[in-house]
Amino acid sequence: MEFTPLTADQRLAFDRDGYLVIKGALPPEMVERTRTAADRLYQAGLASTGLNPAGYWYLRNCLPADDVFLELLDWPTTVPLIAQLLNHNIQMITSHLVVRPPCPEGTGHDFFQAGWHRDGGTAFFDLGEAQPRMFIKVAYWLTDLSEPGRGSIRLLRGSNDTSVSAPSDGDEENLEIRAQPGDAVLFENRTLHAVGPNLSDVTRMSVFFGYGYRWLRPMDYLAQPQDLLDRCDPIRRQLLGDCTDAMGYQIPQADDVPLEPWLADHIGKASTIDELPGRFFGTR
Ligand SMILES: O=C(O)CCC(=O)C(=O)O
Repeated sequence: MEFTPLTADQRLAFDRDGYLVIKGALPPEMVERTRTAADRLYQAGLASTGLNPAGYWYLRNCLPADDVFLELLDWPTTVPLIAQLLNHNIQMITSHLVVRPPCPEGTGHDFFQAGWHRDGGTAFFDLGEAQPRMFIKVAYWLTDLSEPGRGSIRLLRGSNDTSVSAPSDGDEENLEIRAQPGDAVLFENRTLHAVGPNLSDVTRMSVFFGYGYRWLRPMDYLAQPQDLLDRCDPIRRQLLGDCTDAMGYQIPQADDVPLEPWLADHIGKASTIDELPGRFFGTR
């Protein structure tokens, strides 16, 4: 994997805001190829299941469905940043294709395709308010979200502080991320997010990849197909959750985490966490 350094300003912004926008993360040619794959899968999905009751379509664990997603797995402008924000001991926990066509005529500005939530399933109930940063998702935008009301993700700045509650004033369109095709946004499990209506005539296409510590369980797969793993280099195999044995998720051996020497080569240390384990400072 090619290295991109995380700047001090980017780290500060991510720690403070709970998200970070990466402009131009994908070049136009990659946007095009990813959108072509997304559209092929979307058309097939529409033909077989149609839209869900909230009016959109998604494919969980999309990675094995097209090799273009394998290229995104270790994409150089985003994934190295995630390795620096978490550490080397990570793997992909979800690959999620999300397509949001225009909402039916008459849909109000107050409609939510997805209400305000933090990610992590039952983590909030299991761990309570003081839950840590456990995973980071990167969303790649494949269509133009430069105008409001296109069903872009809404992110609440600073809500990675879990004492912050979801907004309820109804005037939340201004929290939508505005993005061009090829832009990406990184956000962590604690950051509150929601999706309002798509009132435009543009179908929103996007793909989300989540990366978390390897002691977490993946969200949308048990194991990736062996023939896929066989085609990958060691870092891709780590990111796809391959392991020498079950214990390797808790006590990794060198072969389980080739990202460890990779990160050490690039930043001079294997972990970016400076705090002592068991102590909990700031928003980390
Ligand atoms: O489609 C979106 O913008 C948001 C998806 C979402 O809520 C999630 O990934 O948890």
